[in-house]
Amino acid sequence: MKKTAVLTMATLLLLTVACKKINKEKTEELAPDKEQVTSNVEVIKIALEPKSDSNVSGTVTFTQENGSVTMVAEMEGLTEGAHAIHIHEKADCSSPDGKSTGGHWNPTAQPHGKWGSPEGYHKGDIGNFTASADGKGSITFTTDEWCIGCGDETKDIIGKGVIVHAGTDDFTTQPTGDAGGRVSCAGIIK
Ligand SMILES: [Cu+2]
Repeated sequence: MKKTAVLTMATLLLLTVACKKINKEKTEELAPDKEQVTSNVEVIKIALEPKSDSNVSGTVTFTQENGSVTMVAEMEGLTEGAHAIHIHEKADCSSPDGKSTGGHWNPTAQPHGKWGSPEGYHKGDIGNFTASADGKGSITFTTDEWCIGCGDETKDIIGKGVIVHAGTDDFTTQPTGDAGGRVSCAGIIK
Protein backbone atom coordinates (compact mmCIF):
# COMPACT_ATOMS: atom_id res chain seq x y z
CA MET A 1 0.00 0.00 0.00
CA LYS A 2 2.72 2.44 0.98
CA LYS A 3 4.70 1.56 -2.13
CA THR A 4 1.69 2.40 -4.31
CA ALA A 5 1.33 5.77 -2.62
CA VAL A 6 5.00 6.60 -3.19
CA LEU A 7 4.74 5.52 -6.80
CA THR A 8 1.64 7.66 -7.34
CA MET A 9 3.41 10.65 -5.80
CA ALA A 10 6.46 10.09 -7.97
CA THR A 11 4.30 9.84 -11.10
CA LEU A 12 2.47 13.06 -10.24
CA LEU A 13 5.76 14.84 -9.64
CA LEU A 14 7.13 13.66 -12.96
CA LEU A 15 3.98 14.83 -14.74
CA THR A 16 4.22 18.25 -13.11
CA VAL A 17 7.84 18.67 -14.16
CA ALA A 18 7.02 17.52 -17.68
CA CYS A 19 4.15 20.02 -17.96
CA LYS A 20 6.34 22.86 -16.73
CA LYS A 21 8.95 21.98 -19.31
CA ILE A 22 6.39 22.04 -22.11
CA ASN A 23 5.11 25.44 -20.96
CA LYS A 24 8.63 26.81 -20.87
CA GLU A 25 9.32 25.58 -24.38
CA LYS A 26 6.15 27.23 -25.62
CA THR A 27 7.18 30.58 -24.08
CA GLU A 28 10.64 30.33 -25.58
CA GLU A 29 9.15 29.59 -28.97
CA LEU A 30 7.00 32.73 -28.77
CA ALA A 31 9.71 35.04 -27.45
CA PRO A 32 11.77 35.62 -30.63
CA ASP A 33 8.71 36.81 -32.59
CA LYS A 34 7.79 39.29 -29.89
CA GLU A 35 11.34 40.61 -29.74
CA GLN A 36 11.44 41.12 -33.49
CA VAL A 37 8.37 43.33 -33.38
CA THR A 38 9.53 45.48 -30.44
CA SER A 39 13.16 45.88 -31.56
CA ASN A 40 12.08 47.67 -34.76
CA VAL A 41 10.42 50.55 -32.92
CA GLU A 42 11.91 52.58 -30.06
CA VAL A 43 9.75 55.13 -28.26
CA ILE A 44 10.68 57.67 -25.58
CA LYS A 45 8.08 59.97 -24.08
CA ILE A 46 9.32 62.78 -21.82
CA ALA A 47 7.70 65.69 -19.97
CA LEU A 48 8.64 69.33 -20.51
CA GLU A 49 8.84 71.28 -17.26
CA PRO A 50 8.51 75.07 -16.92
CA LYS A 51 11.74 77.09 -16.59
CA SER A 52 12.64 80.78 -16.11
CA ASP A 53 9.37 81.39 -14.19
CA SER A 54 7.26 80.40 -17.21
CA ASN A 55 4.16 78.21 -17.32
CA VAL A 56 5.30 76.26 -20.36
CA SER A 57 4.78 72.54 -20.02
CA GLY A 58 4.18 69.73 -22.47
CA THR A 59 5.29 66.37 -23.76
CA VAL A 60 7.86 65.27 -26.32
CA THR A 61 7.69 61.85 -27.94
CA PHE A 62 10.57 60.43 -29.96
CA THR A 63 9.83 57.38 -32.12
CA GLN A 64 12.53 55.50 -34.00
CA GLU A 65 11.31 53.43 -36.91
CA ASN A 66 12.91 52.25 -40.18
CA GLY A 67 16.11 54.22 -39.57
CA SER A 68 14.42 57.56 -38.83
CA VAL A 69 13.44 59.33 -35.62
CA THR A 70 10.23 61.38 -35.44
CA MET A 71 9.81 63.95 -32.69
CA VAL A 72 6.34 65.16 -31.74
CA ALA A 73 6.37 68.03 -29.22
CA GLU A 74 3.13 69.43 -27.79
CA MET A 75 3.30 72.47 -25.53
CA GLU A 76 0.99 74.80 -23.64
CA GLY A 77 1.35 77.94 -21.57
CA LEU A 78 3.30 79.73 -24.30
CA THR A 79 3.15 83.36 -25.39
CA GLU A 80 1.53 83.71 -28.81
CA GLY A 81 3.93 83.61 -31.75
CA ALA A 82 7.10 81.84 -32.88
CA HIS A 83 9.38 79.96 -30.47
CA ALA A 84 12.64 78.12 -31.00
CA ILE A 85 13.03 74.49 -29.97
CA HIS A 86 16.43 72.81 -29.85
CA ILE A 87 18.23 69.79 -28.52
CA HIS A 88 20.91 70.90 -26.07
CA GLU A 89 24.00 69.02 -24.87
CA LYS A 90 22.81 67.61 -21.55
CA ALA A 91 19.70 65.99 -20.06
CA ASP A 92 20.18 68.08 -16.88
CA CYS A 93 17.13 70.34 -16.32
CA SER A 94 18.03 71.07 -12.68
CA SER A 95 18.75 74.81 -12.94
CA PRO A 96 15.83 77.29 -12.78
CA ASP A 97 16.90 78.91 -16.07
CA GLY A 98 17.45 75.61 -17.93
CA LYS A 99 21.09 76.51 -18.63
CA SER A 100 22.18 73.28 -16.91
CA THR A 101 21.49 71.61 -20.29
CA GLY A 102 24.50 73.45 -21.77
CA GLY A 103 24.68 74.82 -25.30
CA HIS A 104 23.16 73.40 -28.47
CA TRP A 105 23.94 69.72 -29.12
CA ASN A 106 26.56 70.01 -31.86
CA PRO A 107 28.54 66.76 -32.09
CA THR A 108 29.71 67.47 -35.66
CA ALA A 109 31.16 70.92 -34.75
CA GLN A 110 29.12 72.86 -37.31
CA PRO A 111 27.99 76.50 -37.21
CA HIS A 112 24.46 77.19 -35.96
CA GLY A 113 21.92 77.39 -38.78
CA LYS A 114 18.66 76.29 -40.30
CA TRP A 115 18.30 72.48 -40.45
CA GLY A 116 19.64 71.22 -43.79
CA SER A 117 21.52 74.45 -44.60
CA PRO A 118 24.61 73.90 -46.81
CA GLU A 119 26.52 76.31 -44.55
CA GLY A 120 26.00 73.89 -41.67
CA TYR A 121 23.70 73.34 -38.71
CA HIS A 122 23.79 71.73 -35.29
CA LYS A 123 22.25 68.29 -34.79
CA GLY A 124 20.06 70.05 -32.23
CA ASP A 125 18.88 72.85 -34.59
CA ILE A 126 15.24 71.77 -34.88
CA GLY A 127 13.96 75.29 -35.61
CA ASN A 128 10.82 77.28 -34.78
CA PHE A 129 7.15 76.53 -34.23
CA THR A 130 4.20 78.87 -33.71
CA ALA A 131 2.01 79.06 -30.63
CA SER A 132 -1.58 80.17 -31.08
CA ALA A 133 -3.48 82.74 -28.98
CA ASP A 134 -4.51 80.01 -26.50
CA GLY A 135 -0.84 79.38 -25.71
CA LYS A 136 -0.70 76.01 -27.40
CA GLY A 137 1.83 74.95 -29.99
CA SER A 138 3.17 71.76 -31.53
CA ILE A 139 5.85 70.62 -33.93
CA THR A 140 6.58 67.33 -35.68
CA PHE A 141 10.09 66.74 -36.98
CA THR A 142 11.55 63.65 -38.67
CA THR A 143 15.19 62.94 -39.48
CA ASP A 144 17.53 60.05 -40.19
CA GLU A 145 20.38 62.06 -38.59
CA TRP A 146 19.26 61.04 -35.09
CA CYS A 147 18.94 57.70 -33.38
CA ILE A 148 17.70 56.43 -30.04
CA GLY A 149 20.39 54.53 -28.19
CA CYS A 150 22.53 53.45 -31.19
CA GLY A 151 25.71 54.65 -29.47
CA ASP A 152 26.91 56.76 -32.45
CA GLU A 153 27.80 60.04 -30.72
CA THR A 154 26.98 62.09 -33.84
CA LYS A 155 23.40 60.69 -33.87
CA ASP A 156 22.37 59.43 -30.44
CA ILE A 157 19.88 61.75 -28.69
CA ILE A 158 19.96 59.80 -25.41
CA GLY A 159 21.37 61.92 -22.59
CA LYS A 160 20.59 65.21 -24.36
CA GLY A 161 17.94 67.81 -23.45
CA VAL A 162 15.00 69.46 -25.22
CA ILE A 163 14.75 73.24 -24.71
CA VAL A 164 11.88 75.51 -25.70
CA HIS A 165 12.83 79.20 -25.94
CA ALA A 166 11.01 82.43 -25.16
CA GLY A 167 11.97 83.88 -28.54
CA THR A 168 12.58 82.96 -32.16
CA ASP A 169 15.65 81.37 -33.73
CA ASP A 170 17.06 83.76 -36.37
CA PHE A 171 19.27 80.91 -37.74
CA THR A 172 22.23 83.30 -38.09
CA THR A 173 23.36 84.55 -34.65
CA GLN A 174 26.20 82.28 -33.41
CA PRO A 175 25.95 79.94 -31.66
CA THR A 176 22.44 80.36 -30.24
CA GLY A 177 20.19 81.83 -32.93
CA ASP A 178 19.40 84.62 -30.40
CA ALA A 179 16.36 82.63 -29.27
CA GLY A 180 16.14 84.22 -25.81
CA GLY A 181 15.51 82.58 -22.43
CA ARG A 182 14.75 78.91 -21.85
CA VAL A 183 11.10 78.52 -20.89
CA SER A 184 10.76 74.73 -20.84
CA CYS A 185 13.07 71.75 -20.46
CA ALA A 186 13.05 67.97 -20.72
CA GLY A 187 15.91 65.49 -20.42
CA ILE A 188 15.99 62.76 -23.06
CA ILE A 189 16.30 59.77 -20.76
CA LYS A 190 14.91 56.27 -21.26
CU1 LIG B 1 18.23 76.31 -27.61
